[in-house]
Amino acid sequence: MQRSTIALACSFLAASGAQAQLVSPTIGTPSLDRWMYPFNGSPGFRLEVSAFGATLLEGFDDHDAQVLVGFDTSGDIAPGLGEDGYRIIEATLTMTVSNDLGFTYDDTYDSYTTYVMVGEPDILDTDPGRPINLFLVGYREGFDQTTFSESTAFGFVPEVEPAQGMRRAFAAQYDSAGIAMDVSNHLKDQFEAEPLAIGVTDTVNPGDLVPADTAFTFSFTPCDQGTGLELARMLDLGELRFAVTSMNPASGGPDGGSGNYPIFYSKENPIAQIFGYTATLSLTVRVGDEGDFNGDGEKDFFDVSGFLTALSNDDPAADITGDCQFDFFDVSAFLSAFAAE
Ligand SMILES: [Ca+2]
Ligand SMILES: [Ca+2]
Ligand SMILES: [Ca+2]
Ligand SMILES: [Ca+2]
Repeated sequence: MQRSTIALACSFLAASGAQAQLVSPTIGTPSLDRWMYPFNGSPGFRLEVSAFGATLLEGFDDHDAQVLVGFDTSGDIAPGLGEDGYRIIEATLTMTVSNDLGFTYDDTYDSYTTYVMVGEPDILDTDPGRPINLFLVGYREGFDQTTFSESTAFGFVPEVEPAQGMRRAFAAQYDSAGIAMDVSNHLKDQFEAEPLAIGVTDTVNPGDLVPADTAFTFSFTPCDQGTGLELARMLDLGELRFAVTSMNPASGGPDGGSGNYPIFYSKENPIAQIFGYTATLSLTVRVGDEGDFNGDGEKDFFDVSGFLTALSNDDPAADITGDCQFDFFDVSAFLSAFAAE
């Protein structure tokens, strides 16, 4: 049978839904990059932003200095389709380090059991250094993504003086009900807080000190419902936001020398603007109806065949359920999207 005949024969099987498409934009400049540190006097407008820990120190979040980074996606991915209208298949954030040989590269997650109090000998960590982590962002005190901006005040009343548990925007994990959990004190609270991604680079060996201008990439495919839902919710609003943290200790204070922790160029930094060191975000996103698998605006045989081929190749595009498994549940979810109006 000719392709066109098959298409014709199958086109009556399902009405065509809203046009779907697979888009892969790269967004070259953040809409927001902000140093989330309790004592930052100029929120949103520093030339550098750093990430460090105050390990198990009462009165401070374990993840003491975080970097909030956001990207306006509305120019590439139309907002307003609702949470079901978006699924991130792959995302890569790139951030470039501005300090020279300040911290040791660790490319793997460190369990909370490997940390000791500030000042105690660091003997539990089996690989040198601490990783740089990528998390989603949660909000407290009634703030949300639309009301917390680059220059909103950091917080109000701390849980423990002077600054613990008060940040209005925090590194978070999301559950399947869409509730954010603050991971800023996961050492004190003794739970594993595995990030969406850990920053990696090809140009430095794990265990070595990181030179200035090293680019770190954070790549991930969301594998749980809570993460997928929150990413979709953000795309629906037209802006993706992340929190970057590291538990490299703030020895000597944040302004003491070059820092034994990662410091990144911000979008306000003229050097970063000239040399392209500002944060970037690359995405592959399915926008619109999953049933229109090839995104041509029609639901027909070619969507079924394309889906089945992608599924048999473990192509992330075929993981309709967004759990990073390729199985019957994806077939079932695809068929119901395919059959839906
Ligand atoms: Ca590690
Ligand atoms: Ca380590
Ligand atoms: Ca189609
Ligand atoms: Ca799946």
